[in-house]
Parts: sequence; structure tokens; C-alpha cells
Amino acid sequence: MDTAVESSVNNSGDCNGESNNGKVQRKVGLVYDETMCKHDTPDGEAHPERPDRIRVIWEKLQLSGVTQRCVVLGGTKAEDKHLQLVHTTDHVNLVKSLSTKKQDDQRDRIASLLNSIYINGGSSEAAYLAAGSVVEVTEKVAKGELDSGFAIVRPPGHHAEADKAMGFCFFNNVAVAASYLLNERPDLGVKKILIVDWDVHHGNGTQKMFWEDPRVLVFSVHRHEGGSFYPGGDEGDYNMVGEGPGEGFNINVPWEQGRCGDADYLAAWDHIFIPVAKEFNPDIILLSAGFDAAIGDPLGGCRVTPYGYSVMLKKLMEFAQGKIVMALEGGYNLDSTAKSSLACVQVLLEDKPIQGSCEAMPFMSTWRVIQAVRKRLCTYWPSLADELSSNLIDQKTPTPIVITSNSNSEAKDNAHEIMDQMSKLNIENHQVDTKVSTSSWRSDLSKVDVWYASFGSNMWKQRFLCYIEGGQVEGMTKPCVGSMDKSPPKGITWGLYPNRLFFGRESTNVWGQGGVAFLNPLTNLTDQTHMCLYRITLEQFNDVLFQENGLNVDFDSPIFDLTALKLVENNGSTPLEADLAPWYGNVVCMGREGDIPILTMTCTLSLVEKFTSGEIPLRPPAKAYANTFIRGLVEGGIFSEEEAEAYIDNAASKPL
Ligand code: Q9C
Ligand code: ZN
Repeated sequence: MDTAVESSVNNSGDCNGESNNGKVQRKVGLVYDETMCKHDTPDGEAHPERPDRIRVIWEKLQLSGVTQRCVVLGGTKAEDKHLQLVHTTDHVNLVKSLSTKKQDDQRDRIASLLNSIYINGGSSEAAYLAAGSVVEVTEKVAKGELDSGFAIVRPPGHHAEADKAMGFCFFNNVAVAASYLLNERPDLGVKKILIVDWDVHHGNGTQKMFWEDPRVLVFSVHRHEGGSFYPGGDEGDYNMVGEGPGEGFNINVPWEQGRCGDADYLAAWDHIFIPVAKEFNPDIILLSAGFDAAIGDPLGGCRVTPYGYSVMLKKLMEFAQGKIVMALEGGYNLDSTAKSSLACVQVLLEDKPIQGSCEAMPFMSTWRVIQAVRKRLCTYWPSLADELSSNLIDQKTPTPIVITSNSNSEAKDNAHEIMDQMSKLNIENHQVDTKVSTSSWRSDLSKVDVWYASFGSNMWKQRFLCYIEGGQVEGMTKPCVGSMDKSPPKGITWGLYPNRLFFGRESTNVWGQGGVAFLNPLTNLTDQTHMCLYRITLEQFNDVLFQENGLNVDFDSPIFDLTALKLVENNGSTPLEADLAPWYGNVVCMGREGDIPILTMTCTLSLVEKFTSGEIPLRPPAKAYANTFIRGLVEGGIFSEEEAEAYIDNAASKPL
């Protein structure tokens, strides 16, 4: 494999001159070494931290042509004395001893004593290569031989502590490189290092290693959720600011929830990291570049896009004359990780303006966290002292209204209140053309917007789009025709509703054997169902209803018209004509979002009774069908893959 890498190194000699548009091409180093793929599970069991993670990144970079414009380096093994700058001798010796001589069962025994670690015969060498490669590229950037670099390494490093491997990490690759510059290479003149850790998990190892060291400013933004998200506990809290001379030089931005995306991350950048980086004025930046906050990641449950990563990176390149070293940490969706990596390398190469946009707004919880961090740290960093303007923090994603029970006595008053409010609203609020048009029900209903709330396969956007645009997704036995109006939804949001999700019947012709999803229209305070809301027209809503019930979309009358809408808004739910709608024969109003009613479709109350009595069997969903749920919930950033599976299992196994 070394030969392939060497040949690219030779090509790279040509790219120091001017590129087409007259700008001087920046020298970007890339490290890749296939030997790091030998670290794998001993028993061949599937694991998210798998060899293909770095292979797929490398393939993507090669196919896109960027590797030819970079300086490509093979891996280098770390020296023990450099590892020992941040690790104990015992820990270094333990990792060294994991080499091929040891038997698998001995390694298993060691791994079983550690948290989230597997070990095989290739683990030790890969760990040495990961750390050594980050040191190598860091040294070259510090020397000025390279402008910047990206070490595509595994195992990752930021969870590794002085004396222990954990969280898929053996050596703390980035910490070793930072410590090497400060302690072994004073000749290179690097006195202040900024470490930015955008991996979705807290960089506990890095935090500890520089806890009292003011030469290293450590930023970590991570999913925290009160300490319940890995690695858990209080260490990732914003109160952890460092101690002694290092006080104020550790900054945590702990998200209270999953689903954070570009808007949330860029808010943390603009209102915390960038102003502090200006004050600190680093000589070099080391980036713990995990891509597990990326949209679609099975562990992270966040939704940062390649565009988001490129903007975050671009903003960091304004410091330290762009001297920045990226080291791969997590990132477990192969496609997201590869795309995000490519977007970052393109930023390092400065070869084109960043394309994309961010439509979402930060969550309310994001502003809460940012304000708390600024308050905690403003004595060390005066640029954080100003209050954020209310104009700014008013820009947040709306949270859907949740209507509460009409079957539960405690919630009854509340439910009545909401129903009363709804009955005061009339259809004129929707700017409906009140003149009766005999020509086409479609043109009338196309002027009214509704939120269609999905709780089944339609939570997966691609699957829902089949009902609008036509087409077929994985697991579906036949294609959809789509709506007459093929324009995409005008908005997407998520909400949590106090209704029971369940699965019933024997099979469906779309997904095969296994139950289909229903929502109990009756609310109760112990059940919670996640729903993905699409803002579509009432015309499109009818076309979804037609297709869900196996009907053609060329009906000459709507199945759910303006009168029905008014009814459902007043009554909470309304049955449709039973013959027409055998599957989803009931439209339910879940509340309103802004001025717009939230509607869903499920079975009738009389069918719920048949499910409850056992007359119609409850059945878990078919595998292909369950997969669509998982995809929707993961891509929506609601759950990790594991959490989504547990959510479906729970809904499928509880009696009604
Ligand atoms: N319930 C990195 O992304 N998860 N490490 C354990 C236990 C471990 C992630 C879940 C996640 C480690 C580098
Ligand atoms: Zn991670």
C-alpha cells in the first residue's frame, strides 16, 4: 500500500505554484495509511468504529481529485517518549503489549476491563500510527512545510486519558501532538495552541491533559444532556473551566438536546469560540475533527451538514495564519463522514467559495447554553461580557403545540381550553377564497396550508417525498404516483405528542408481512410519540390520504375538504367515509403551529377498540418497514440508531 501513497506524494511537488485563478495554492497535507484498518473487532462483530470509516474518506477524496492537489503522507508510528508527554508509562506499555504476540482471549480480557474498547492483533500498531501521524503532520504545519493538514486516522483519540483507553480511543492523538510542540520543539516557536473539538462527544481526555495549562486553550462543543450522553457525568459541563494557571482555558459548550445542526453550531462559533479565539490569538490550531455530529450519524443524533462543517472550519482559518491540523475522531455514518471530510479539505485548499445555506434557526436551548457559557467565562474573556440582544435570541426554531388528553381527567381542563380556542378560529384565517368554485376542488385546497404530522415511515423524508413527487424507496414493493402538485413541503419540523403509537394487522402490500403503524387518537400522559411535521397544502394532504388508502389521486372530489377541516379543528378528530378510507380513515387535529392546523391520519376510534379487544391482532412491524422509521428518526436527529430501535420495540411490544 505504501507505493500508492508514495506516488501521490511525488505528484504533490507540482502544486506549490499558482492555481488557475491566479491564487497561490495552499499546501495541504493528508495522512492516510491502510495499516490503521487492521484495528478491528476480534470476533468479526459489527462495530460503528470500523475500518471502512477511513477507507471511505480516502476513496471520496481520491475520486473527487483533491488528493492530487495535496501533499500525501503515509503513516508514522509515534515514539514512546512523545506518547509519555501525556500518557503514563504503564498505559503506553500496555498498548504496546497488545501486539500480535498476545492471544485473542488475553486481549479480550484487557478490553473487558475498559469502557467501550475492543482490541485485536492490529490495534496496537494502528494506535501508534494514529498518534504518530498526527504528530508528523502537526510538526510539518508548525515548521511551515505545510499550510495545513488532515490526518485521516483511527483509532480516534480524544476520550483517551493519561492512564486509560476508552470510548474507542487508545492514545490521545491531538494531545500528544500539542504537547510535542510545546515541550519538545521550542525551536518552532509555537507558544499558544488552540484545540477545537467538534466531535459530538465531550473530549474528556484532552480536557484533563491540559486542565492546568494556559498554553493550550481547549474548546469542546458536544451533546451533553445533563451528563447522560457519553462519556457522561459532569466533566463536559460549562462550569469546567480549568484550574490553577489553566483557569479559563477550558471551554465546554454542552448541548442540552440532540438534533443540533448548522444553526446551533454556528451560533456557538459566532458567540463563543470566535470572539475567544481572537483574544487568545493562537499560533496553531489543532482540530479534533469527529464527524459524528453530522446529519445521519447513528450515534450522534445531531444534524450538521457538510456546509456547516465548512463554514466552521473557514471561520477557524482566520486565526494562526490558517495553520490548522485536523485529526479525525468519531464519525460513524460512512457517507456523512466522507462528504464532511471532503468539504473540509476543499476549505483547506481554499479552492472555491463555500456553497450552501442554513435555513434553520438555533433551538431555544441553544441560546440558553450559549448565554450560560458566556456568563461563566466572561471574567476570563471580556469579549463574552455583553448580553446577547433579544432580537438575536428571539430567532429560534418554533416548538409545536402539544394538545393534551380528553380521556385523562387531569388534563381535561387544558384540553377544553385548547378546543375552545380552536373553535374560535375560522377558516377565513387561512385566506381561503370563499367564493365557491365549481370548477376544481384542487385550486381551492391548494390555497390552504396544513402541517401533516407523520409518525410512521413518512417521518423519513425521502419516503414522504414519494407521496409528493412520486417514486420508490428502499423496502417499498411498488412505486407511488405522487401528488398532482409536486412542489416540496414548505417547512419541516418535529414534535412530541402524548399519543400511543402501535402496530397492528397482519401485513401491508407496500412493506409485506408485519404490522402497520397507527396512532391512538386519544391522548394520554404516559405515552409520547415523535412526529415529523411537513407543511403542505390541503390539496397535497388529500393526495397523501388517497395514496395511503390505496386510491388513485385523480378523484373528482376531495376526501378531506374545507368543511372537514373545520370539523376536525373543532372536534379533534373526524372519521372519513369508511368505504373510501379502509386504512387511514380518521383525520386528527393535533393542535396548531403558528396559525396552521397540525393534522395526522390514523385509524378510526372503532378500529382502535378492535385492536384493544384483540379482535384485530397487534403485530410488530416488518423489518423493512421498521427500517424506514429508524431512518426517519435518525436523519431527523431525534434518536441514535439504537435509541430508535428501542423506541419501535417499545411501541410494538406493549399491550394497548
Ligand atoms: N452505552 C468517539 O466518537 N458509546 N467515541 C458507548 C454505551 C461510546 C464515541 C455507549 C461512544 C464513543 C471517538
Ligand atoms: Zn464522538
